[in-house]
Amino acid sequence: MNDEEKYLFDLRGYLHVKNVLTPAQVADLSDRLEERRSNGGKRQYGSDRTRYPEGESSAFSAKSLIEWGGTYVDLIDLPRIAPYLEAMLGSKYRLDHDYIKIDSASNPRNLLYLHGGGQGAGGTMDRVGPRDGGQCYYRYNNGRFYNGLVAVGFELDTVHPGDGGFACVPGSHKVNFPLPSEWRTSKTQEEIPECVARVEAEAGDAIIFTEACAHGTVPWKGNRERRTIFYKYCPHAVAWSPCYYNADRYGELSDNQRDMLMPPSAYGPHEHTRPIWERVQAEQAELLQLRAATASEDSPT
Ligand SMILES: O=C(O)CCC(=O)C(=O)O
Repeated sequence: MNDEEKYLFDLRGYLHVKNVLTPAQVADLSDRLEERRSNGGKRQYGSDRTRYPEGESSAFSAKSLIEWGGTYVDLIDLPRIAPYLEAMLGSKYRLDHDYIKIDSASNPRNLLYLHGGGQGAGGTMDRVGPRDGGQCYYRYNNGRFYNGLVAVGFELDTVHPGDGGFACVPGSHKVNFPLPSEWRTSKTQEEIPECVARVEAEAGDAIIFTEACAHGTVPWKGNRERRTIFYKYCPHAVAWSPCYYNADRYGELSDNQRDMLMPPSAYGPHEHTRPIWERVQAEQAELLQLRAATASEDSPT
């Protein structure tokens, strides 16, 4: 992260980083998504890890895009993105949750809902503001950034002027007053307050933003869909989601990727914490085996 980028991130609360993904990576992410859509057709995949998938009862099993393999695994720890996350979160940050959002003109929830802001930017009714216990904070102190939650939005489709897409109130991560309530929701692009910046991007670009900045999605008017993948990161001691990853669920991962899926603790990934979590995962595996064995004993022959 160079000096210009540090200046802009501190000033505005987001950064637009161009050409993060190669065309081959975009194609792989897109193909894996479309394969699922052809069988299901949902608008959102992955999850904010606030609930278990329906019908599945094992702990640490909330939905994740990482299950899809390929580039979805690589996104956990992308070399182009890692230096930004390290500057914004400190070393040993963790992946907290991930999901894909699909914008289209026919989506009934096609409105701008400004949210975010641990310093009151989101106002008293905000979903991730005052009620989050101050988790979505932003600060710069003694030569380093402090953020409670940093989102990386990877664009799979080009967002042209007037289409819609990511928007925020630049600088609101440092504001001392709540967002005026009449600015919170805009049903059309025409209603959007002037202080909101709309960010156009090319397929393969990433928009990195602190959740302390009031942000949302501009009502979509583009001819095609906008498909955006979000990977959201916390410092190692902090969590937004109540549900943690189980690194055993996603096939082969690098040591660094496994560390980044660890649950939060003051130690982060460490000789004290790794054996604790390995034990939890082993117990999970044993539980699943026992359940499967019991189910087969119970099933009528
Ligand atoms: O559409 C966008 O890029 C913004 C998404 C958003 O509001 C969020 O991830 O919290």
